[in-house]
Amino acid sequence: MQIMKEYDMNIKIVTDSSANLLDGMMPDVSTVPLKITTSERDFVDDSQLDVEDMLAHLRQYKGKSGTACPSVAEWLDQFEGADWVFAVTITSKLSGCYQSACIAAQTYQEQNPDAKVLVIDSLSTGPEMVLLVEKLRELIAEDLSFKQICDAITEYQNHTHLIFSLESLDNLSKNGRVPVAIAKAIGFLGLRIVGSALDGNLHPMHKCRGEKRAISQLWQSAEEMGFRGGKVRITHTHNPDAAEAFAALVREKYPDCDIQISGNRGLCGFYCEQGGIIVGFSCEN
Ligand code: X90
Repeated sequence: MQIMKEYDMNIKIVTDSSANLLDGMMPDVSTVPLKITTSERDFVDDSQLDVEDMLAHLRQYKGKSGTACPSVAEWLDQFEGADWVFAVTITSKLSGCYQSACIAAQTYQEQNPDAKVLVIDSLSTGPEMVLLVEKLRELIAEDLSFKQICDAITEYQNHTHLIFSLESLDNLSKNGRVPVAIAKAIGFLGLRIVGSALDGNLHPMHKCRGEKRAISQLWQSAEEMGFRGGKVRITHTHNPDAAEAFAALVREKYPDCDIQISGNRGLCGFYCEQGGIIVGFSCEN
């Protein structure tokens, strides 16, 4: 059956700011910001955020800090005018983003009965969300029905993964996102936790002493999880060297691999902290 899309159909991809995408980086993709707060300052994780300024403030700040997901209204604002919406959120296990996006989707469909909205729980964050967004853009460029795109992106999620290396889990544990006992276990200088996103939660796998060991463990984990030269998206907080070292290990085996490296924005910067790196990869080929 041939599916014809109307010429003036408006299709939007909307993601929350944990994907680290800036306005204009990908046309037709828009972002709703999470917020980072301390008792002294509030930071909105949008394209205007000065991430360096936020991290500098957090370094010297000793009190309580936290994050908040976007409101229903903020999602709705971005859905406005679309016939089809694909919303990609940070894992529903660690944030209310997915819930607020689902309520927005319901409201939007009540107000626009012909509109279609898919809210995708990435069960992950950062660079794995970027892979989902990139795939959605490819699927939209093909002549597919809404349902075909939904099925294809759901299938694709089985082939993407997220791994990370973190020097500190303080902000994660202080905000109830990982057990305090796990955070304390790496409270020693030079230790890193290497882990993965498993069923939408942060899953610590290895304690590594020193960056070099952490990076080679990260690479070993990627291979064990089935990486065979697919796409790689890396983000880091003030640690381009670690990102490049990981990319070098990938290229040693897969010289033509599609790898992109960028800096964390506010939300991932807050939780990954200094030195943290996150890697999203696909196992398609
Ligand atoms: O709603 C909110 O306030 C946002 C809470 C987000 C908490 C988790 C952030 C994780 C950031 C850390 C490394 C990767 C972990 C992957 C786990 C699925 C990134």
